[in-house]
Amino acid sequence: MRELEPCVFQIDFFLSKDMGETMPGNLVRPGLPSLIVNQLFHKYKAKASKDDVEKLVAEADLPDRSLVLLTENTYHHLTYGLVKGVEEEDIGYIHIDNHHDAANLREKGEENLLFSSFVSDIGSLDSVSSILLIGAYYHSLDCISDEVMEKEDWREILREKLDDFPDKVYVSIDLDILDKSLMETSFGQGVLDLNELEDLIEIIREEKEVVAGDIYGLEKPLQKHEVETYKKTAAMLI
Ligand SMILES: [Mn+2]
Repeated sequence: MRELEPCVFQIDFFLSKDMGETMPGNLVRPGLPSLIVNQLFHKYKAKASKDDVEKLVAEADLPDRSLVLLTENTYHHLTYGLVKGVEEEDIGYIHIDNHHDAANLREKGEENLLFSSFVSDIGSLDSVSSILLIGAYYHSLDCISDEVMEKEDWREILREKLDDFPDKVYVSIDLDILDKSLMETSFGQGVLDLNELEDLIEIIREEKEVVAGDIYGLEKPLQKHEVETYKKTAAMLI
């Protein structure tokens, strides 16, 4: 199975001294038009039009099989553009996150992509035939919820769910899935430790072909151990 190539969608936050000095060079892809992205990112915080996001992803000119490090935790809706940019006819989208990010706001007249509802938009893409939510604490949706993860053999449940899933998958990880000792955010935390996250990713990689992915969810103030968490998570996918 081919590995993913790490790329950074830079933001100023990520280029700050504490991040720059602790991220290994091989997680930063030289030549990425980071300045353009930097300028645009602030415009896109928490919300953006589909056109803008598609344009941003096109301008970044990502390689095939990219693992995009999305960094700060208000840009998850850019994942919509990343998934749309995958050149495959039939993929499954796996959303590993303490939140489902699938609030359907269309009824309220919201046309933009929001970081709280973009998964609904991913569900309407022609190339995406299935979505699997893992870790979300809303129990009304069909997902492997945090409750399931705490009380049941979620590894077995995951394998069963993947049986009926497309062979090629896109994986998006929000680090708020992790226990707050590993990554502290202000939107509510999940229950996983790093070994469990590694098991989760390993099962996905055993059962499916991961064609692209992203990791997201840093929040200021950033602690050194959180940078380590970020790096370890990236290493699980590359
Ligand atoms: Mn989240």
